[in-house]
Amino acid sequence: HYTFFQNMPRWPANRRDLTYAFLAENNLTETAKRVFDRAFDRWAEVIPMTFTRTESYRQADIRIGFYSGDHGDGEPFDGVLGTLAHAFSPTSGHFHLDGAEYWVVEGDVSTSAVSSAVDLESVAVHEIGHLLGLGHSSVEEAIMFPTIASGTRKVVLASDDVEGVQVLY
Ligand code: TQI
Ligand code: ZN
Ligand code: ZN
Repeated sequence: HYTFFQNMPRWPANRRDLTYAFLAENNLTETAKRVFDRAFDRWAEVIPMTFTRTESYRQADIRIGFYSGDHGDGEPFDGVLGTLAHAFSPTSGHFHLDGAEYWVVEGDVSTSAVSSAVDLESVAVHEIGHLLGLGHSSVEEAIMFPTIASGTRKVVLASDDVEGVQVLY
């Protein structure tokens, strides 16, 4: 079953059309940016919110960046595997990914030659759930379940995810 963060933080009614931007110095490819576009779209399909990519990192509601090790927020990344990414509850908008991971941007993570490969879209969909105010779910099929088997891809919202986010919005 879905959960929320303590005190059920969520984006207020006057902030339902959110923007997101990528840290310029990461120099992400358009292909990588489209992975995030798709991940946002999966949530936007089920709630009355929109997510629009913007070039203005400073003004974006949600700021996405890849960082390695200590990056100044007290939650250092730990190298390959372990913590893959973290996102903070509404309305902080911080979405950080561990630059040390072997991110699979396109292609099939289950046949990757790298045993520690991680599917970027799976992690993005999960972290956006946190950005929207969802905690972890006890339902194994849910995107918000706290673990994912290595080499797997899970990007389709389960009914549990949909029900949870629709309570918030
Ligand atoms: N990062 C954890 C996560 O996003 C960070 C975290 C731990 C957290 N406890 C939390 C965030 C409580 C919010 C609230 O869950 S992670 C997965 C999964 C991670 C894990 O790197 O461990 C995914 C990131 F579910 F697959 F294990 C993304 Cl999809
Ligand atoms: Zn961080
Ligand atoms: Zn999580």
